[in-house]
Amino acid sequence: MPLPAPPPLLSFPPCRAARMGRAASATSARRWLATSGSTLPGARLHRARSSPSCRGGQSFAVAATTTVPGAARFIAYTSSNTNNLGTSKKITSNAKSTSANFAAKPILPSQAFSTANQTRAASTSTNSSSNFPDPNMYTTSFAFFEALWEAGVTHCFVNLGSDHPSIIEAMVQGQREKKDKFPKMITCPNEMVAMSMADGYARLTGKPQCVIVHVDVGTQGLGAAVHNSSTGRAPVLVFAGISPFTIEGEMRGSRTEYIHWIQDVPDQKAILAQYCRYSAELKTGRNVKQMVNRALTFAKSQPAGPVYLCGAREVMEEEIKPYHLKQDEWKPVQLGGLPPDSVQDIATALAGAKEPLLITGYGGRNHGFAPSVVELANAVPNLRVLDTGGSDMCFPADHPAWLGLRFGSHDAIRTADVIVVVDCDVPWINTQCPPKEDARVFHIDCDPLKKMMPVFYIAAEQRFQADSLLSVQQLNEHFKANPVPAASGKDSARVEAHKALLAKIDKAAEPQADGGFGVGHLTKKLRETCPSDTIWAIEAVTSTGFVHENLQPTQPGHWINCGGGGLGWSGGGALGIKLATDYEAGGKNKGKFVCQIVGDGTFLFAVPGSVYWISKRYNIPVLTIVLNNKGWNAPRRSLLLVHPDGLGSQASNEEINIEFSPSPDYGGIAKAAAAGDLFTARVDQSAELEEVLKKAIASVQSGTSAVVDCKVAMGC
Ligand SMILES: Cc1ncc(C[n+]2csc(CCOP(=O)(O)OP(=O)(O)O)c2C)c(N)n1
Ligand SMILES: [Mg+2]
Repeated sequence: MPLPAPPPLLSFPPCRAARMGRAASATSARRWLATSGSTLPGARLHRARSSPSCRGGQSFAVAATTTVPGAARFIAYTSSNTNNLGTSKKITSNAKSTSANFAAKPILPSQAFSTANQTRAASTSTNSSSNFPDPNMYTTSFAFFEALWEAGVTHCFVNLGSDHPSIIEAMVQGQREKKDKFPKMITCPNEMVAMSMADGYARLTGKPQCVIVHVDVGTQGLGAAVHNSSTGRAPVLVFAGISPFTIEGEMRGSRTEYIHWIQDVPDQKAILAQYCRYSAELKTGRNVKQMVNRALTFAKSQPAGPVYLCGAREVMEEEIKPYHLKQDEWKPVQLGGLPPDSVQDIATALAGAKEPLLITGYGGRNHGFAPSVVELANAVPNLRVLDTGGSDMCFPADHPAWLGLRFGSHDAIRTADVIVVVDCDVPWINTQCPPKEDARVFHIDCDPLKKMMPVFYIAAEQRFQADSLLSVQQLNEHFKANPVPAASGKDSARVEAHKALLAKIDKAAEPQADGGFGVGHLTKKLRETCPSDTIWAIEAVTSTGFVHENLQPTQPGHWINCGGGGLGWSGGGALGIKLATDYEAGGKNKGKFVCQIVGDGTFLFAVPGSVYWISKRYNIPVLTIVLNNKGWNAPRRSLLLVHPDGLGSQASNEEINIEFSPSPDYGGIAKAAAAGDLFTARVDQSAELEEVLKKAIASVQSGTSAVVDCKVAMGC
């Protein structure tokens, strides 16, 4: 069917149309299509790039075409502009006037309307900018990504929005042109999962990754994951856009959507600032690399943690001159060790103590810490080591000095006469378990003041801001030079006590008389069936003690517990850990086996619909063990600590609103998210447990994630 003749300008190519001014518009293109070709098969409005010879002028066109053979037509309008570097680009006039010069991208008619509006806004502006720049230009967004890869960031966990057009352009350009260098993009349908993945990645490797989220609401969607990253000392760089600050098309990136008004908040970075080591707004592209590196320097300096950068659309769209930093000038701040006199003081106190105790929480983040503390425990008679944070593997369970993990409460705290606290947030809970009045306490921490906690203090005779590993090494050097004469029998008492502790743990981990089992038995079986170098990602809430004492971790970096109290870390956390171990080992499933152990309530907090989709989409296989105790045990525990004989103490779980009945189908939720490709099982009998675990492990080893819903008895 022949098309009616187009209006006069429609037969001109964009460059010529440019010389003729803005006589043509998208509106006339639409009108032309509506009255002529819109009913034809294949008739479309197109956004068209300029012909190559027009590129320098950043001209653009909206073209109306039809795919009806022999009937191709287009109209064009264009604008020449002054770019952000201040050099005016001229549109050349000798472009060939053929439709082949246009690299046209289809635009749906509904989208074309906003394109027309954009143009009208730009035409009323005195400082108009093209909305369709040269695709190869170097923007703030592109420089931002370049800064990331130059700083060693290899992954971006992204959840995109209307603030990200230039980010998306830069992503496409970078992925096409710098495939080997450009950070790998992981689409995360939920922000908390994105942040938890970056957190897990950093917890294993110490390497910060990037999380890209939306303005305002997307930033809020990060939720409790920011708290976890902050208290868990996990370095993560978060970037978000900011709603455009111009509304009349004054600059490229200016407002184009309704949402830009309602997501314009007074101080976006204040949403995250109190959890971040640093938060700032990018105000120009010209120092974007310095800003990225400044943020990463904060993130990696101790105590490591999250940082937040945000930049408005116009700033991210800004065209800048390519530049590079001297990357080796952006290393994190280094901590020193103990003053020499204090090494002497602490060593003398330890050597003379009857019950010396070292308490730690994060020390094991540096994988050299545990072996160094082992050396110290061998040099100081009767020294014992307690973990009151449970964040990392800080001391191996197979050493006789091991007291295990207790959250701020252990008899050894009450009886110790010398306590060295090393990198720990809550060495004891004063109302539960205070140290002796005359105990001598030394406090060593990268942040002994706990600057982000309004209330924190421990009674310590000396406190040091120092590197924990370096401090322990200094003590070891001291004891090498001044060995303590072998103490009589004390160490054998320690060995006996350790044996008795392990025997007690073993006994408590026996299956129940009715064939059921508790968390202790389950995790002991996991230790026996999973590969010996499994990395455990733990968010087991009230079961954490049982999990720790039965997994009995011994290898640095192999026990990674949620860093904070924001439930829902472990789903994304486990994926981030697996991604990291695979990436470092050189490919999919080449890294270590990763097992997540999670409370049933926490499983739901972790947004499993996103977690298992990502697992499937990016081939990140993990084993998930759900500790199904029919709901939330923690709130009852908290209640009883304050009102042991109150009304709630007699009330049922249902009455105090902590019971999940009927029990959700946890495996089913995960399987649906993984498009059906996931191993699931439910188990409540100890006789079946080993068989089920072996199948689940085999599935994960062959590349398919598994979720095992384990019905566990309470209190064991
Ligand atoms: C984001 C968030 N919401 C609520 C809480 C309060 N909270 C702490 S533990 C807990 C229950 C956890 O349930 P589950 O994972 O089943 O562990 P259980 O208590 O049964 O051991 C809740 C709701 C929290 N810590 N974080
Ligand atoms: Mg539970």
